[in-house]
Amino acid sequence: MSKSIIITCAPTGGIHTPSMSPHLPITPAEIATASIDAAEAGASIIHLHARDPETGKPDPRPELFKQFLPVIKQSTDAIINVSTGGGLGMNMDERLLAATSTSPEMASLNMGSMNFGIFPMLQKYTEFQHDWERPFLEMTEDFIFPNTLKTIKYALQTLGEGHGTKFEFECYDLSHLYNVKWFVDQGLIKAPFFIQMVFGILGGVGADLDNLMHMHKVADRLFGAENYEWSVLAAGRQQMPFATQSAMLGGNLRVGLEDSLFIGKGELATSNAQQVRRIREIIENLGLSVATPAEARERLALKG
Ligand code: KMH
Ligand code: ZN
Repeated sequence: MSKSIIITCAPTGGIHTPSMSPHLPITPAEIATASIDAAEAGASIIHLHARDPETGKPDPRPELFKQFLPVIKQSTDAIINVSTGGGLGMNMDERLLAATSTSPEMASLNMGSMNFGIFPMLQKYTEFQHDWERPFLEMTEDFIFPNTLKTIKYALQTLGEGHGTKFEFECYDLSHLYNVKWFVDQGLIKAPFFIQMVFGILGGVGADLDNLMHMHKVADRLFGAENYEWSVLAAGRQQMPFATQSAMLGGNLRVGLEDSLFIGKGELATSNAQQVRRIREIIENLGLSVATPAEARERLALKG
């Protein structure tokens, strides 16, 4: 029997800006509600960023996270995953602070430095409600997302060994899988671990199906299929097709407005839960099932 599929939902992220969609959750209350609704729709992991409630700008302050994490925890059984990717331009100390001060079951960890460009799709936005949005988007052309081996090691030691937090290893390219393997060999990453393969970021690997197949094949060879869980996210319009492909190949998947603001061609998603419901329906129509948080916890050996 095939394994149930772990759905991660990433409700807000640190890339899209408020002018792009009125449905992007911004305030702690909105992020909490979006997360609870996504969990009720079938997401077992919620991947979280925070934003300044006044401006909507990605914001690393732990006190913002502390306004929504307990609310989500009280209302759902979902696994909390705090981003250490943060937002464009944040340094690693800022990016780690929310996770180190809340000690979540999971945190993201980006497995290599890279360009992090903005897609043509997002460049078409010209009308902005807030002064910060245009310079924020423009800066992506000259931005390197820094994730050095030293900072990755530091995160593995402080959050992983120090807090018992396990990671969503964000791999935007083949080389990032080899960086994971390096730390497995160093004894800093232990099975079972969770690889999130990221497609369609400008600067990372493109959202082409043969890339997905190849990354999966290489990951199996490097890690051994029994030692890790794999998941797929694609940014923009490939979100649902790639999530579906992953389900069909026995992988897990991620949706959410962090990765795509849309539910169909030219149609904004009205909520994160709408995207979760859509992929859940696809999964169930394929004769597959969705993992509960308890199942995901057990398979990922989370601290609970
Ligand atoms: N925004 C995604 C492409 C993180 O938060 O650590 C990757 C991400 C990074 O979720
Ligand atoms: Zn994120």
